[in-house]
Amino acid sequence: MANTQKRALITGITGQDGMYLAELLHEKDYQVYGLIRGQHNPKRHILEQHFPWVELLEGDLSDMGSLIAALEVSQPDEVYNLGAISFVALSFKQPELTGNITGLGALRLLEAIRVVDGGKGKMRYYQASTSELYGKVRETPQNELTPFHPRSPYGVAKGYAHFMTVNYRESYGIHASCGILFNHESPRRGYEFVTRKVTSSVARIKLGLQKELVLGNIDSQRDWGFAGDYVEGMWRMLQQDEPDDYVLATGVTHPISELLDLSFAEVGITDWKPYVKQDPRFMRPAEVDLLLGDPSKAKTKLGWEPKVKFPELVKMMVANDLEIEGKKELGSANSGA
Ligand code: F7E
Repeated sequence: MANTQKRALITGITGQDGMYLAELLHEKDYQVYGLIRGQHNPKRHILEQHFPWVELLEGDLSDMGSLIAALEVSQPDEVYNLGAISFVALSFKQPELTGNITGLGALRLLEAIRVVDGGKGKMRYYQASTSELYGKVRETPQNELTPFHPRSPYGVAKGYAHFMTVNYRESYGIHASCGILFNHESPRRGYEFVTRKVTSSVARIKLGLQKELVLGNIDSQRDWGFAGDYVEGMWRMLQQDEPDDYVLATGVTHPISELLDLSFAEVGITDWKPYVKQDPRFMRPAEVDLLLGDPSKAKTKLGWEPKVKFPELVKMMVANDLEIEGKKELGSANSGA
C-alpha cells in the first residue's frame, strides 16, 4: 500500500514558530523535517531531546545546493519558510546579512522548489511575511490591501521575499501563500524581543536577581497574539485549494506600558516606574509606531481566529519565567555560588 503520510519541511525550526508548527504537524501525523544550520547549532539538542520525531536536515538559506538536497531527501508536500534574521534591531546592524537570509533565502527556496518539484505542483509553500511590511502605516487597521512602507532592513528584506513569493505563484503556478503575521509571542520567545525581555526581567526582579529593566522606545504599540494560535493559521493557508495572502492578527493593539502594567502586576508590583529605565542603546534608527491588524479575511476564508488574549499571554509568559529563573536561582544556591 502506498504511504499516504504527509511530509513537511520547516526552515527556522529552532524558533518559537518552528517548534509550535512542528508539534501541530506531528499531531496531524505528518512526517516533519527541519532544516538546521551551522556547526554545533546550540539549539540542536533541544530539538533532539524534545522533538525526537523531527528529522533534521543540514542546510542553510544562503546555500542553494543544501536547499535542493533538503527538498530531494524530504520530498515535502508542504514547505514552511520560517527561517530569517528576524530581530529588527539586528537588521540595522547587519543589513546585508539580513537581505541575504531573510530576502534572498526565500528566493533560493522558491527556486529550489521550482527545480525539484519540476512543475508537478506537489510542493506547497508558506512564506512568513510580517506586519513589519506596513512600517510607517498608511491606514489603521492594516489588511491585505494596505500598502507597504517598511522601516528597517528586516522589513525591506521581508518585502522582497513577499513579492518574490507572489511572483513565483503567478509565474510558475506554485501553490505559494504569504501569512502577514502581526507580532506573536510565547514562553518560547527569544529573550531579545520586548515581551520576553519584560517578562523575564520582571521574574528576575521579583526573585531579587535583577534590579532594573532597561528598555528603548516604550511609546510603540503592537497587536500581540500567541504564537501557538498563529501556526494553525499557517497550516490552514496551505490546505486551501488556491494559494493566497492572509493577515493573522488579534485586531487589538496594546502600548508597551500595558505590557509593563500586566507583567509587573503578575508579581504584585503596581508601580513599575521605579524599576524601568530607558537607554538610547535600545532605540532604533527608524521606528514602527503602531500596528493593528484586521484578520477578517483569515476568519472568513480560513475559519481562523486567535484564542489566547493578551492578558492571558502575559500571564503565561511571566509564570514560565518565574519557573525558569527560580530554578536557576536554586541551582546557584545549591552549588554554593
Ligand atoms: O519590538 C520596542 C521596539 O523587538 C517591539 C519580530 O518578531 O514582530 C517582531 O518585531 C517594540 C518595538 O518586535 C525595547 O522598539 C522598546 O517598537 O519585540 P520587538 P518587533 O520589532 O515588533 C514582527 C511582526 C516581526 O516580524 C519581527 O521578526 O518594542 N522596544 N524597548 C524594544 N524592543 C526590544 N526588542 N528591546 C527593547 O529593549
